[in-house]
Amino acid sequence: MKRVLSGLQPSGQLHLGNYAGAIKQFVDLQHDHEMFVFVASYHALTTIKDPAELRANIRQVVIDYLAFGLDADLPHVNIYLQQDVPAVTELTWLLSCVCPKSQMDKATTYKDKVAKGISASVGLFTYPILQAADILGVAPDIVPVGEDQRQHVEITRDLAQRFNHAYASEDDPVFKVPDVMVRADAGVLPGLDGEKMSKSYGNIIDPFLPEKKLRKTIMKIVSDSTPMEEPKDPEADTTFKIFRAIAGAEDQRTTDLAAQYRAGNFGYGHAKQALFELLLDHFGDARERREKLMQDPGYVEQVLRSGAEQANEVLSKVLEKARTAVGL
Ligand code: AQP
Repeated sequence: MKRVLSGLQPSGQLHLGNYAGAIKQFVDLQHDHEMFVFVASYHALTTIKDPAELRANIRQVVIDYLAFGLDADLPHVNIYLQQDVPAVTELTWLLSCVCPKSQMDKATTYKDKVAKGISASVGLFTYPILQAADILGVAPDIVPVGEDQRQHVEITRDLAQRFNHAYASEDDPVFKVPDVMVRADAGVLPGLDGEKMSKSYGNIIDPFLPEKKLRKTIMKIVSDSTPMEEPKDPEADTTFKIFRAIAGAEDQRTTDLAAQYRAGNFGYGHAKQALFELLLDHFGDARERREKLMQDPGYVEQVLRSGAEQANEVLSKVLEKARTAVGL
């Protein structure tokens, strides 16, 4: 079985962008891959400064992973918290020492986040090195992420190669160089304002909202002012892009919706109603599962304990090899 590693930050409520870019891939891959899926709690410290909020977000991400369909009862599916696997921070230091500063200067997410008003801490600046440690410590074959994270996984691959080149022989590398996997039809999902949907930008759609609130949120998606009667370009509209990412580009419902845009006599309000109905249908089971999981904290703790045990076992071996290689 190939090994898969990925994670999300508990920096706020998970949203359709996280689902379409990342979580849907986890759920699809879990049947025939060994899964390591974690909650990037250290990463979230770059944006969340309220301890109670962080604590609550961490538990919520685990519940939402399970609600979206990750099955922790499968013996090869491991869900864990970054803070329960301390080897990650030690690996981060070892990798920091082979990472040229110029590589961090080029990371676009740092610039995007600072431009959005997030404080420019050293943690935010070196965020991709911590991410590299998360990944390389588990020695995965595949890292499924959304398009916006592709650059970070490329940085990880580069750091692995630099470290191996400096400290290991070609036939016995310390780090496995993983492949990045990005869903071809997901792209970067836009949020309510047409910018990248992001937990910390206040522009998300949370598929777990109560029905009324969900509908109200969808109605806030910004559209242009083309009158109802006129034909419209689906490719230029946020509602259509979100619909396509959830239903799938090849799905008949997506093709039909595109045809309605082009035919005219179809307003953006109609498209938003179609999206609302799609979400209720697509996430019906997930919404029910979430309700039940919210009442079962004991199960969530048990999932995390067993996930951390597996992750610690794998990471401690990789860390030991890296320590020995550098001369510690
Ligand atoms: N809008 C998006 N479209 C497609 N994929 C997305 N992802 C996030 N937003 C979109 C993917 O979801 C995973 C989440 O990664 P993360 O939580 O570590 O950080 P992120 O990419 O920075 O996610 P957010 O929601 O934008 O959080 P904040 O606001 O805290 O930075 C990744 O696989 C990402 O590609």
